[in-house]
Amino acid sequence: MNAVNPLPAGGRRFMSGNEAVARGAWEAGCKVAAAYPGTPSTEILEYASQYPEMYTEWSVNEKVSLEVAIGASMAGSRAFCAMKHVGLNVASDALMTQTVVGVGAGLVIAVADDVGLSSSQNEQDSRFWGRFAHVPILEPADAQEAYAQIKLAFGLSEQFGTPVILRMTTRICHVKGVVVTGERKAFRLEQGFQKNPAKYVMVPGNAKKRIPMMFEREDALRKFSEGSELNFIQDGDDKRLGFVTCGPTYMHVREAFPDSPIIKLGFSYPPPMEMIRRFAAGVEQLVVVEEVEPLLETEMKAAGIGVTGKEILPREGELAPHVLRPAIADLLGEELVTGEANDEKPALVPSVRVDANIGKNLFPRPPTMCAACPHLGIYYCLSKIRNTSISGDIGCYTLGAGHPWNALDTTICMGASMGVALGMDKGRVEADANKHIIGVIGDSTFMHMGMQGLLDITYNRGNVTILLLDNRTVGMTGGQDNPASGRDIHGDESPQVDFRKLCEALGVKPERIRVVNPYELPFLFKALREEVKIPETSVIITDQPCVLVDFYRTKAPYTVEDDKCTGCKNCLDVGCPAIYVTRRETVIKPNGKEKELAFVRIDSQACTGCDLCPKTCGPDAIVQVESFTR
Ligand SMILES: Cc1ncc(C[n+]2csc(CCOP(=O)(O)OP(=O)(O)O)c2C)c(N)n1
Repeated sequence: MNAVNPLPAGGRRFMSGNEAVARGAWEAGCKVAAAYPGTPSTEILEYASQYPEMYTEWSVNEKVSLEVAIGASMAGSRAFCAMKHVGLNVASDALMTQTVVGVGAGLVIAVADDVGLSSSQNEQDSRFWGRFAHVPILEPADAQEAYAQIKLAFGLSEQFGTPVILRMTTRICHVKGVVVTGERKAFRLEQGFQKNPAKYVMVPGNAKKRIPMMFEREDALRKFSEGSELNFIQDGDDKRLGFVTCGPTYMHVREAFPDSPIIKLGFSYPPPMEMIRRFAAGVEQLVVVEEVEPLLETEMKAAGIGVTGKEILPREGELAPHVLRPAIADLLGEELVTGEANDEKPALVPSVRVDANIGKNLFPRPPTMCAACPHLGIYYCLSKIRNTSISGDIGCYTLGAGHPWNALDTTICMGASMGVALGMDKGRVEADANKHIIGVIGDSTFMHMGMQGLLDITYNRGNVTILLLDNRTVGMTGGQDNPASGRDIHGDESPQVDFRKLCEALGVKPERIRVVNPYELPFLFKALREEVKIPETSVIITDQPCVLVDFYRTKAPYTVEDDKCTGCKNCLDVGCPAIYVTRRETVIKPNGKEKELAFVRIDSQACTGCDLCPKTCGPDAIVQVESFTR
């Protein structure tokens, strides 16, 4: 995504929420933007990088991205960072003290919750951070609002001296809508960084004085929220129910119950409790629809406002109309109308027939690695080594836990493979005395949070073998550059990390570090077998690029000579999706047992000629096509 954004000031365009956030930040005069990629927030920075007036960077993790934004804010420039929900866990150490410090120029944290878990290890509600860190939460309901709210957020941040969280969800990030844009207004505080240790140096004596200021600020924000233009009531004729909504749930409720009164909270923390109380007085029953945790609900109940929420609505996933309708029908003791219009119960008639049948006729397609992925050989080897416990990490290589490799035993969060491996080593019981402990981690994950774990392993003399899969990109999130690729966010050259030297610096003995080509199976096997037997920390670095990077070179594909294929299935254990079964046969072995054979072919369009599968083929039935044009 390297093109310069062509949208003129004042134009209208169909934009995703992510693009709209980048546009809004740019118009607000934001000078610095930093992020670590993660679905669903990744594209925010990709779009931001198209605006030459903003400094943008891929940071090595979310904590660093927030710290970069904090530094820029202190220096007098508006700044933001973007991350997925789990990223804010990583960045939270910085956030929890920054909220005590306050800001210089406007500081915004755009955080995207993967509601419905389309691509995450868990589901979280980032609105908790508003309560925890005493900072305001803005929640857009569509792309236009995402654009408008981030613009507003910078001003709010300066007005109250607080970081502001813009809470997005997968739907807001990825769904496109028309966004009417404006002009960029340059912004810079008159003075740059002002030395002020009482504000910026958080030793206990200084922090203690600032904590009451943080609470005063929260009280002021609470009052402000009551009159914020982002919070409003949309009246409706059917007063049987009134809905409290925030973020995307406003759209869902409006679609499912067009005649009901709705209070829409765009400024959802601190919530405007008096406004909600007034609203509640005008309806028969109050329902709060929030994704995903009952935060507003708990607060409303604590304020003495009778409300229904998670008793009837799920505490996970999107609260889309097809989820809302049956739950609300139950609440009203009515029968759900799923078909044609029903004049008597208009609020319960679906406006669009979506629901449960979508997807019923789709083929199941479990996630798998790409054809020729350099991770394939690694998992092929790992699946053949006995007596292992393998701690995994987060990236494309997490798929090694699945079929046909089944070669990952744990996956927790980014970087955890290291500490978990050490814990498995130190905590092993007698029966596991000879177990080989292996940790698997990708290059980006290693730089994100794995390096510290490796240092911990060497420092504590762990008997662990680490596989560091350097494919020169952040494969899982779409191939962003990182220090392993030697290119920055604009694709320009930048210093490339040397993993061998880095591991050495982290305390791994030079003779225990090997760099291997993951397509060279015999070497990889040998390296693994040898290293797991040596009771020291060792690292095997693989050095072949992701097949999706632009500098990957394909070769002529391979094909299977049918008359030589014995159906042994060895090549299938590689797990390459370019290899497929054409025929299965069951034979009786000399010992009387049944054996299943599978005869295969190779999809020549998908095969990149990586040379992996021929190395698994005993009868040499896999041969390279002599002349081939793609
Ligand atoms: C805290 C956190 N931030 C971001 C992500 C999104 N994410 C998942 S895996 C990954 C990195 C994968 O890159 P790498 O380790 O190089 O492995 P690859 O996918 O290239 O094999 C990212 C950014 C996440 N899951 N958790």
